[in-house]
Amino acid sequence: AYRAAIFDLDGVIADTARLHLAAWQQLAEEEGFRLPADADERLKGVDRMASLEIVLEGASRPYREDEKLALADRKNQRYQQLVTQLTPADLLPGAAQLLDQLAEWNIPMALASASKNARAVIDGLGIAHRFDYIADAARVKHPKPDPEIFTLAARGLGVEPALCVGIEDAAAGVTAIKRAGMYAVGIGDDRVLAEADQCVPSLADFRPDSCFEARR
Ligand code: G16
Ligand code: MG
Repeated sequence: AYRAAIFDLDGVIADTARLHLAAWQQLAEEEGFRLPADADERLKGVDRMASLEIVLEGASRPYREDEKLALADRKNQRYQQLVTQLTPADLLPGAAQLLDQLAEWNIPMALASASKNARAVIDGLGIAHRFDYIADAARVKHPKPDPEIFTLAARGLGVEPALCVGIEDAAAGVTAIKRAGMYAVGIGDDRVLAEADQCVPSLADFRPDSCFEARR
């Protein structure tokens, strides 16, 4: 059995992808352009500045570096405003039950989110007390699919990567988990997440006893 669980946040535990998208949409409207049609899928798990580059594909003029930083900052202000409205009702199906079960089994848990707002999100969702370690996205130099954030989370928990299970909804995230040498659970479409060791449509379909057992 595995010894620790490392979770992605957006799209796995929290229904926040729609909030990121709404914040980007608001920005695009203010600037007078449209988001690329496939923006929702492409923004999954992608950090803020890389997300901005995707969003700006629809822009009608090029933006300077300093303007880009200001745009990313404005999007973040909009997003943070939306995050203040999060409640436990915004947990994705199966998330609360799984976190409860793993806590009962004494399985250490960490968060490996690309979001610099992860702490505010889990506070709003009422699940901050479940995590023994939160990998700080601001400290991570190489974004997913690089394994850095998952490796950092394992180190934070003090558990060898080979004994960790990573749980992700983005293809780049699953790749990051595999490169970290962990067991990967994919949440979503198994054609998109083909690299995962196990893929389920939602966290509600994941059987914790397929990877973990109670510890004392
Ligand atoms: C999340 C989202 C991305 C978002 C990124 C950075 O990643 O899926 O869409 O752009 O965080 O968020 P922030 O602008 O709050 O730092 P993950 O890794 O939790 O899926
Ligand atoms: Mg995600």
